[in-house]
Formats: sequence, structure tokens, C-alpha cells
Amino acid sequence: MKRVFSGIQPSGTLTIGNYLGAMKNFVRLQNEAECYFCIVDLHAITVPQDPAVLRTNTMSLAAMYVASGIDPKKSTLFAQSHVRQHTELGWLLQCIAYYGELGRMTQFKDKSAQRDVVTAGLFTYPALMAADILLYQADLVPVGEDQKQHLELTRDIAERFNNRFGQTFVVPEPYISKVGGRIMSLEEPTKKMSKSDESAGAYISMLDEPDVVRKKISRAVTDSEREVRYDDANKPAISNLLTIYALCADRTVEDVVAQYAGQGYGPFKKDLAEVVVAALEPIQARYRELMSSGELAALLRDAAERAAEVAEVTVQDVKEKLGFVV
Ligand code: AQP
Repeated sequence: MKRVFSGIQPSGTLTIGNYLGAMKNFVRLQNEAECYFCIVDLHAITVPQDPAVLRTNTMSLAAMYVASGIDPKKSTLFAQSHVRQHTELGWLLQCIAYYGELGRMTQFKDKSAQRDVVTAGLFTYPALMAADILLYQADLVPVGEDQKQHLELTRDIAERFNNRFGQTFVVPEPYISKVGGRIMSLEEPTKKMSKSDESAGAYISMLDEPDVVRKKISRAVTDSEREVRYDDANKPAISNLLTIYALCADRTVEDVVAQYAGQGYGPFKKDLAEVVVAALEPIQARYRELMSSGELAALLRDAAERAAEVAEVTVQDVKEKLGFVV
């Protein structure tokens, strides 16, 4: 059975981009692979976090994973900071990764350009991400397109280590959806949708109330034509809305395009809002139940124990190969 690892940062409420680009694949994969899904709280602190908000966001993300369909009996769902091996292997791999390759990461360039003060952790974060994946000897890593470069670096680090010290790590493959791998901002369709965008109109949060969803979609940027047609290069805004529609309704983009032929943007956007509201409604209801149930903390602790057992085997092997007295 293949192993799968992926993580999401508790850096705010998930957007429909995180859901359609990553979480939906997690849910599908848990039926065919041994899955480890992580709340990557150590990654979240690479930029300043309010401690109380981080704690709330962590539990909220655990609830969102389960509400979206992650079954804790099938998948190991845990918090990164509960499994110490992540920081341990993270350091060891920082000493394998090169300064130059970390400096080439576009996410680092983008995020550091937006800040006056840049932490060392923001720079070395891809080495920690490599550790997250390699600890579990994952074959597949379901991610959105924005994480592709970090995954390539993970593969380079794994191969470098294997070449120098002998076969140690499985070299993982990315698993990126062709449709939905990059959901774009509703306000700037050439920029990806992000949960930490300063403008709330740019994203649909998984917890947005129906009327908020309707308002955001009615205000979403389109273009000066009126034809509902998929053309990523020339009509990025409408193409993005078509992708969201198709994924939320479990239909193909072609099928949705055919339905709105000759109708203009008005009816399309109106129906899109209802399709999104209908997709979010059961997830939001389950999320509220889970948040008030008090069962999440124990669930995370149990899963962390299982994850740590697997992770420790890798850490011991790596330490021995590096020459530590173990
Ligand atoms: N817009 C997106 N479309 C498709 N997939 C996306 N992902 C993120 N944005 C999109 C995928 O969601 C998973 C979790 O991402 P993350 O929270 O770990 O970090 P991120 O990629 O930095 O996501 P955000 O929403 O942009 O968070 P902030 O604003 O905190 O940086 C990943 O698999 C990611 O590819």
C-alpha cells in the first residue's frame, strides 16, 4: 500500500482553494493509501502568530479536516508540534539543504518581500517540509501547484542524502490536480487564492455564511466580454469561476460551459453561488458539531503517538548514517 503525507498550516480559516486544491484529494486518497495528514503548526510560526489565535486555528483546522471527510480511523491526523521527530529531522536536513537552493524558493521571495522583518525559519522552512514528508517515507504528496517547487527540493534533498549515505529515503512524487491545483483570487485572478490575503473579498472561506458567499461571488472580477468560456490565458477570472463551479458540483468544466452557452455572466454567477453554498453547508454543520464536541484533542494526541512511532524509525536510521553515536 502506498504512503501519503500532506500538511496544512493553521494560519487562518481554510479557503475553498485549500479545499479544492488539496483537501478533496486527501479525502479521496485515504481510501486507497496509508495516509498521514498533518496540521503544520511549526510552519505557521515562520511568520508572527498570536499564541491564542494559533491555538484556536489549530483546533479549527483539526475540525475542518474531519468535517471535510478525513476519517480519523482511516488516516493519521495529527499536529506537527506533537511529534518531536519533525524538528529533529528538520535540523538534520537543514544541514543537507544548500543556502542557494533555499534562496531560490519563490514562496520565500514572495513572503519575505511583503515583510520588514524576515525570520530565519521562513528561509529554512522548505527543509522542515522535506523532513515532514521524508519522515514517513511517503510515496505521494497531494498538494496545490504552489507547493510544487518545495516538493522538487524535497526530492533533491532525499536523493542527495541517499547518494551520500546509502538508500534511506523514499523519493516522493507530487500529486497535483489538473483541475483545481491553483484556485485564483476572486479579486485578482492572476494571483492565487490565499487564506492570509489582506482582502477578505479575494477568497471564499470554508466558514463563510451563505450570504457572504453570494456577495463575494457577485462581486468577483470577470472581464469585459459576456461569454462563459474556459480560456485560462485570456479569461483567467471566468476560467477560475468555472473551475470552482465544476469541482463543487462534481461536474466537468465542459459540461458547465455547455449549460451556460449564450446566457452571459449573471445567471452563471448566481448559480455558482448556490453550488458553492450547497457544497459548504454540510461541512460547516459537521464543523460546528466537532468544535463543540471536545473530542478533537484526544484524537490528535492518539494520532501523534502513532505518527511518532513511524517517524522515530526514520530518525534513528538517519542519525546512524550521519555518524551520531546512537
Ligand atoms: N489557491 C490554491 N489553490 C489550490 N491549492 C491551494 N493550496 C493553497 N492555496 C491554494 C494548497 O493547500 C494546501 C495547504 O496550504 P497551506 O495552508 O499549507 O499553505 P499555503 O500553500 O501557503 O496556503 P495559503 O492558503 O496561501 O496559506 P497562507 O496564506 O497562510 O500562506 C497546500 O497543499 C497548498 O498547495
